This record gives sequence, structure tokens and C-alpha cells, in this order.
Amino acid sequence: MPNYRLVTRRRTLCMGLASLTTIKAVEIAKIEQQNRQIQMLDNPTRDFKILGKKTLRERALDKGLFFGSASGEDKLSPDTAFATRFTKECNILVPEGALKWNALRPAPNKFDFSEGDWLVKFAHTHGMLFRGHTLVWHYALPKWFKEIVNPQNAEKFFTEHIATVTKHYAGQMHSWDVVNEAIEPDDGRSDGLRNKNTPWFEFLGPDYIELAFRVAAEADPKALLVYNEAGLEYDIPTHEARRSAVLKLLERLKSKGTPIHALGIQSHLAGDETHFNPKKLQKFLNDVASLGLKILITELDVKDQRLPVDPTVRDHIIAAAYEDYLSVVLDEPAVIAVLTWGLSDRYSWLSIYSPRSDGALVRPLPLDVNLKPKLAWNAIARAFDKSPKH
Ligand code: 9MR
Repeated sequence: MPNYRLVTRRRTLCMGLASLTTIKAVEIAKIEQQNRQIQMLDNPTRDFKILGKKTLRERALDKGLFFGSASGEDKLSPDTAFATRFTKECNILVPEGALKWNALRPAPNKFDFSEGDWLVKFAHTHGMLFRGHTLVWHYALPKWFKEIVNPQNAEKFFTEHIATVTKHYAGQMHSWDVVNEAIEPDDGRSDGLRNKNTPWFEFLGPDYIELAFRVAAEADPKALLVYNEAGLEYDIPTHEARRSAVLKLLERLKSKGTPIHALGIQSHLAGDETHFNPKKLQKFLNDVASLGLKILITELDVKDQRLPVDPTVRDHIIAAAYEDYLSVVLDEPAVIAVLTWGLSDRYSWLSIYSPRSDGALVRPLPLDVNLKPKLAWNAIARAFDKSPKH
């Protein structure tokens, strides 16, 4: 007599395995399809030839633009080869971390300007402008912050921080990212403002953004005051929602007479993103410009985490992303500067935050680890060369 229970169990197991196999097959098909799409991004015949020997800073200046990058004392001070190349290529420097709360505020009543001061001196000694990043962010707060800051004293900490830091660098700053990443439509508010995990919204309400610009303008009337935001570049629903929320925020700030002068578009691009829509991006830039605002590309790089490992193929796809993006951006007269988030693959946040699963080094920036220009460098140079005068 067959053991019916065993048979049933075996049958269930077989059915389970069968559906697992189907799921696996669907997943494999999906990955293969993605891989095919990525391969199609590469056009090996597209050349990135450049004319002349000018550096990026010279090519940008020819068009009335600035080109620069983010870095820190920990790289520019010990790595002289890198520092020399940096000063050749860039005419604007932004600290990658030195002016964030967690760097500036070792203790509740203490400010530490040592790295910022080193960087501003380095910039000005080498004929570079200096820009500040960032006065208000929900992230990169010091460890003591959670225990000390509360609804009663938050406004005091907020205004004191902005006033002290902007006064310290008053007259030396080209521009300040006054508020960074205040939009998060996923948080569910109709105006798209981030209201979760942000002490500023939680303690001060939505008007903290306007307040920040007013305090900064009073302390440093010369600096260009910028609202800086991520995730605005592609034709995908999440970016569409973010663009629309940013525009609404900028309109609101302008209508209240807030001293805001520019939008910073971070531009962390993804090499495998297929939803780039020049018309949509152009329209967004135009809408921002028609509010009387300037535009800066503040943190440009191209993530290559999921691109084919072959560096030749990878560099082609990355360069195409740079050139396609910058060609649209530089057509907009309101754009005044392009900054990459790091200059050489020797130092990129993506090697830590978005490493490749195969262990290969990431290649998101214009120079390789040996400071040699890659196709991405050519792509930026070509975009400047083709750009109209600004
Ligand atoms: O590249 C920066 C990384 O080294 C820091 O650990 C991190 C937190 O301070 O910030 C990174 O820079 C971010 C920038 O400040 C705001 N836009 C996104 C950038 C990349 O995460």
C-alpha cells in the first residue's frame, strides 16, 4: 500500500521545485534582457575625439562657464600629483565633506573650520573659486545631535549654525548649497517635501527652507545661494515627481521673495539607465530658468556598477552618458557651472557606496586611477567645445 502522505508531500515538493524553476527562469530572462539593453547602450563606432590641448577649465572658461570638482584636504594635501592635476583642470572647488555639520561641529558649542580653511586657501592660491556644501541637510549630522537638539532649541541651533558658518566664509564663497535634498515625494506630503527622518522638518516645519536662505543672505550677501537636489535627471516616474516638487518649491520660495539664486542639480547619473529624455530635461531646465534662477550641475558622475566589466565597453557607455547629458544641459543659458563629484577614479564615493560585485574598480570620473584622461574627460571637453557662449 502506498504511503499516501509521503506521495502528497513528494508531489507538493515537486510542484514547489517546478515553480521555483519557473521563477528562476523568469529572473534569468530578465537579467539577460537587461544585459542586452546595456550592450545596446554601447556604440563602439561613436568616437569621442577632441581638438586641441586645452584643459577642462580652459574649455569651460572659453564659454563663460566654470568647471570644477569635489575633494578634501585628505587627498589634496598628501597626493601632490592629484593636487597638481586638480588645479590644472578645475577653476572651482567644493569640499566633499569638510563643511557638513558632522565635520564642522565636533561638539554642541564648538566649530572646527580647519579643513574648510585649508581648502579655501588651496582654492584661492590656485586661482579657483570655492563653493560651500552644505548648510542644511537631514544627513551627515554629528553624533551628539540626536541627544542635544530638540523642538525647543532646534531653531537656535539652526540659525546659529547657518549664520556662524556663512559669516566665517563671507566674501570668500562663490556659492553656498544652503539646503540639500529637502524633497522626498515618497514621504507622502502633497508638496513633496521630505518629512521623515529629518530633524529640520520635524522640529521647524516646512518653513525651515525659507528661513535658511534668509539667514544665509544676511550673513553673506555676496554668495550665490543655491538649493541643491538629487534624482532629477531621468524620464522615470520617481524623477518626474521630484522635478515637479522641486519646481513647486522654487516657485513658492520665489513668490515669497526668498533670497534664492540658483538650483543645483546633483546629476549622479547611471550608466545603465535607458530613460534619458533630452526634451523633458530641457523643459525642466527652462522652467527653472524662467523663475529667474541660475543652474549649477553640482555632483556629476556616472555609476558603472552594473555595466559590463570590459573597461573599453564601460568607458564608452560612461562617456556617452556624460556627453548626452551635458549637451542638453549646456544648451540652457542659465547654466553657469559643471562640477564632478571627484575628479579621478582614485577617489570616488561610488567605490564605497556602489562597488561592483565582480570586484573590478569603478570608473565613474573623468580621470582614471593613474590620473590619465579617459573617454569621459573627452566627452566633457567636447560638450564644452560644442556649447554656446554663456
Ligand atoms: O561623497 C560623500 C561621501 O564621501 C560622504 O560619506 C557622504 C555623507 O556625508 O556624502 C557624500 O556626498 C553626497 C553629497 O554630500 C550630497 N549628495 C550625494 C553625495 C553622494 O552621496
